[in-house]
Amino acid sequence: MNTTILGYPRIGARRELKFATEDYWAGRIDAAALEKAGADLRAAVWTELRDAGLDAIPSNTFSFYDQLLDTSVLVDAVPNRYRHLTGLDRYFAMARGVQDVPPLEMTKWFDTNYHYIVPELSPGTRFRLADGAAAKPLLEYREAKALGIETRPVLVGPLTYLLLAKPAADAPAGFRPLELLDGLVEVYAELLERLAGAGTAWVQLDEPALAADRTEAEIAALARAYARLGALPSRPRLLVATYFGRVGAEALRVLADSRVEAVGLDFVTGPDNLEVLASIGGLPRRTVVAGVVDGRNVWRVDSRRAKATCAALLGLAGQVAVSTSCSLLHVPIDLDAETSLDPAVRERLAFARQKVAEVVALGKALREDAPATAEIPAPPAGIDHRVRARLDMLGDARRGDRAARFAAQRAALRLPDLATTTIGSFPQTPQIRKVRADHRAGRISADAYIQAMKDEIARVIRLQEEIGLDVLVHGEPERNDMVQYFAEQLDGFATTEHGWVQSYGSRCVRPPILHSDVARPRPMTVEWTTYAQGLTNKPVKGMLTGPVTMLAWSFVRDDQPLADTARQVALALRDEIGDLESAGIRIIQVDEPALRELLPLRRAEHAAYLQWAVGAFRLATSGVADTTQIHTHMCYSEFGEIIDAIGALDADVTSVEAARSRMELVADLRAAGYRNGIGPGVYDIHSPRIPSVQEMEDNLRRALQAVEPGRLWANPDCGLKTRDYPEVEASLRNLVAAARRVRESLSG
Ligand code: THG
Ligand code: ZN
Repeated sequence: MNTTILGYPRIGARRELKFATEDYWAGRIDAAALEKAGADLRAAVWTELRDAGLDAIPSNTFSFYDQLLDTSVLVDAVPNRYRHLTGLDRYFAMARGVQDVPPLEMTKWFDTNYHYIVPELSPGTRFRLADGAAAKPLLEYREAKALGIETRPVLVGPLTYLLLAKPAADAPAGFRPLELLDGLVEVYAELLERLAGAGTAWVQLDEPALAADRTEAEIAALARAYARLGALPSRPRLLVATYFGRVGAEALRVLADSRVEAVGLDFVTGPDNLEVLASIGGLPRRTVVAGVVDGRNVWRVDSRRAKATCAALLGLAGQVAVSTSCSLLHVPIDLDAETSLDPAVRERLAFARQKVAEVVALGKALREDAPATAEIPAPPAGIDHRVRARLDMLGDARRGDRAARFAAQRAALRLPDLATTTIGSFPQTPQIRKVRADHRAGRISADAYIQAMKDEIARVIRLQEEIGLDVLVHGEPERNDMVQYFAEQLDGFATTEHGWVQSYGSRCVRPPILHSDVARPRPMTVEWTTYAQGLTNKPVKGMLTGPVTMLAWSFVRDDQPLADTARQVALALRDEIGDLESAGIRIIQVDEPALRELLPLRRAEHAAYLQWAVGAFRLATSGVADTTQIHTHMCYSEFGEIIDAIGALDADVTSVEAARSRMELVADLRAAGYRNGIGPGVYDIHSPRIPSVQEMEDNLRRALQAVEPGRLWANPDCGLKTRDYPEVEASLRNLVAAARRVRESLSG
């Protein structure tokens, strides 16, 4: 092994996989046609990688939905509720649910924007190597071999699989999936033996869980698993791939003491892996697969640095192979597909296809001990001296006394107790999407577009007035995505035409590229918001995306600390908030759904992260008068580890997902010292069902046990853009009725 990558995008350059799976779900194509689409995509990737000159090619990186789900099927960890189904129907039911059978849970893959399907295990789970089509690593290996391409099947490692699993609902309290390790390792042992029988020379076991804090018991489990697999009499050679950060010295020592032939280390997110490796005396008889090409970001490799890392490794490892830091799943496929990028930005970029070429070139340069080609350095990021000077002047920023703000806002806004509102977006109907698409393609004039958006805003305002909501929104018909919309208007960001990255299943996002200093050339939301405010006497809430979420869902420059970049975005938002305030907008919401997502994998780094994340939010929101009310919204989050940070944001009102946990979060927030307004989502918008007045009333009363009526808000738990109007109208009417009932009982 000399050059390799840890994985490749599977959606296809034109998102063929997305369209094929969605066609299959809609009944437009049959299973055979879907299987054929999958086989074509796999063959295209293997061929491309071989032709690019990569000498070790991964397989089993394809998936019809998700690699963790594939693993659950492979080891037969299928909950009983899906067992009446078979094949693809069973597989997709686990991912998406069917009629009365809910799907498995989905959650974030480490600190990326990819989501995996969470294995659900109980003490009764009996792992077994699936046969037939479910034995996917074996089938893919043979499929590639039939094309004349030798591959290295990639498996989710047994430790990572169990650490990412959750106990089934009926598991006894205290049950930990890791208790099932020995049984799972036997299935891996059987699989490795069968792969060896089929001629497989190498297998990759992904253990990214080793880049997070691990307990002694978990390290002991790692040792047991790899002692067993290493000792198999007949097996392929093993590459244990770690990524997403620095591996603990204890974990690395365990791998060094095992018989695995190669260890993958991420030198992009975890440059100090070099020191960890040195601290255990290196891996003198093994291969280190050096992740020097960034698999998670879009920048061209700094080949001098990459070569220096590889050179340092030569003294610490038996052999060195050049690789990506992690799977290329997290970057778009082909820079050549982009036709309208600024050349100065484009020159700095490499997408998956270009990164494979970088790995090959680095491998060649290392072998020949000379630069492969005369390299033209990438141009530097654009610098905005004005933005930098203003940020230096601003320093730390915070708002004044909470009690004074509360009183000032009570007097200025005159809102009732349990004020009702929504999170911001209203349904994005097919008509709205079509108008936006027609505008983008130049099929309708700018005037016609503006008029259509205004008509929609007027309709949404009338509807909210008629329903009787207290704080209105304009509904966001003009926005495609809450990050991309702002990126398109800010200097320092580029957006792509085809830069799709899988987010979950068939769903993709096109993360903007934050390449230079960020500045706001002109107001971004003021016209739409003031138009809406002009139509009503009720307050209209301005809607913005917070600095952390802007970074989390973009590709961000790596030539300065994230904290500095966050402050630049925050300054642009601060100016926008100032303009909204000057234009008469009295309530402004700054969403931070991704605050939890960027939390570092290692606890020792949490405090520093939360400090800059909170600082950026406060910089954005602290320029307003006491009478102006700042809201924030968070979702997809486990709040536990960030609960203090939510308080530190010091928003006047925080709305959060809480319906599924029956409002427990309200008491948790108060217990953590949070004293500002709270809008616990009183119904779950992710389901089409219409919540009754009674259940929302119950939720509000439960919340009132922990917060006073003047600080409690009644709202859904997230934006409404994915829902239909009939549902939304009915649900919001019930919500308003529930708030009124509670108010009346309080005053009566
Ligand atoms: N925006 C961005 N990132 C996100 C979310 C977001 N990451 C987390 C979460 N939300 C992911 N959820 C989704 C939900 C839906 C879609 C993608 C990610 C989706 N995508 C369309 C598709 O694949 O067909 C394409 C959307 C488009 O046309 O832009 O539906 O909200 N940045
Ligand atoms: Zn939300």
